[in-house]
Amino acid sequence: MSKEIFKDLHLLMETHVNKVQEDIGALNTKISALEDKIDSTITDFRLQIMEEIEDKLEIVKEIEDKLEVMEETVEEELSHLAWSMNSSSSSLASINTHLSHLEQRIVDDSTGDPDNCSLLVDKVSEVMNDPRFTNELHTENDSRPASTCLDEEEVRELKQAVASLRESPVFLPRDCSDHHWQHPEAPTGVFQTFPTMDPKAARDSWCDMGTNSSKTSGGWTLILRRRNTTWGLVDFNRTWAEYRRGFGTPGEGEWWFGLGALHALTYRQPYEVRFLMHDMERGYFEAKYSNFRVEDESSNFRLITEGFSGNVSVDPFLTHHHGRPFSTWDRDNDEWIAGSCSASNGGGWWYSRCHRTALTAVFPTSPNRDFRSIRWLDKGWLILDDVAMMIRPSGYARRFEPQS
Ligand SMILES: [Ca+2]
Repeated sequence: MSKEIFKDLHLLMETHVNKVQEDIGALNTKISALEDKIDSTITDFRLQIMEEIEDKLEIVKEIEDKLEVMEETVEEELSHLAWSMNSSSSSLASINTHLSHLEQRIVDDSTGDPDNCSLLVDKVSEVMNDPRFTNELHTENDSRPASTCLDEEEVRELKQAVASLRESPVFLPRDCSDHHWQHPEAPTGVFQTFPTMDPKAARDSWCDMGTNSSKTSGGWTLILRRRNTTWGLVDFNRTWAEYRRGFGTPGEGEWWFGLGALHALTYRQPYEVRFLMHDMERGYFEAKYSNFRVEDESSNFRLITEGFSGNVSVDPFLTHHHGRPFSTWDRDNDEWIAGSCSASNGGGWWYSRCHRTALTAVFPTSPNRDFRSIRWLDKGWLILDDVAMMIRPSGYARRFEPQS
């Protein structure tokens, strides 16, 4: 009997032990699942922290980049300032020397000799017309006795002119109208201009100085010249960067002034534009717009042309080019979705879909008026073998009208 009880007891215990072992097994599985979960949570957390650190590092890098750009700008500004100061100092030294001589002449010239007098007046004119002169003129000695050559009134005028010279900044001609205003008698040709007012960014410009008989006909800066000659052929199928910078050599055949310089000139004051064109068979045509502006590069050098006049019957800019951004074969901003107007015309322009005038296209090889060449829509297409596009400040000619 006791043996049976013992056997039952043994069985019971065995069952119990098995149950406990199963529980332990289940517990172990739970524990390891829990461990896995903790591990993955820690990993996720670590990844998240690392991502956040990377984000922060990127922000720091951006700030560093911005600081670097700012530093460069400040350095550039400082170097401009230094250049200006040097330039002013040398002008100052030069003008003081001239003025000292002049003053000496005024004091010494008590004989009233007419030859000496005209020499002196010439010298004064020379000093006054020198555009380099700036400030800090030597004007003490106000009690100096008036000479017999220059009367008191003339001496007073001279002093006033000298004082106004003191106020004037270093003269940098921005375009051909500045040169023309200074020297209306100068002949048409190449002049150094500073469209951006940066003394280090001089550029040669072809200036149409008009005719001697009419001062109002001059002061034009030629921004595009096309001539179908064997000696002047320049490739106009250029990149965005080249159209921005300009290409060709003013005065030598053909050239494009550059969108950057056009913007620099035309956003500071209103400009007018004029087109002179020669049709292969029909002769000369002219068109003018009283308002011409090229916006900045962030607007893709968008064009403003308003106030049309001329001996062509159609205003092609109004419907197809006014308000349009510039396009080149590598920067397509036109309205032709399936293709590139610039690529199919072979030159950059303010295309829409596509054009009523394209003055940077290839030259016509025959009088075929449907060929995509340099052309302007009048009554049918004009096909052009000679084009000049020029600008000057709006109403420039009115400056020469007598003051009432
Ligand atoms: Ca297109």
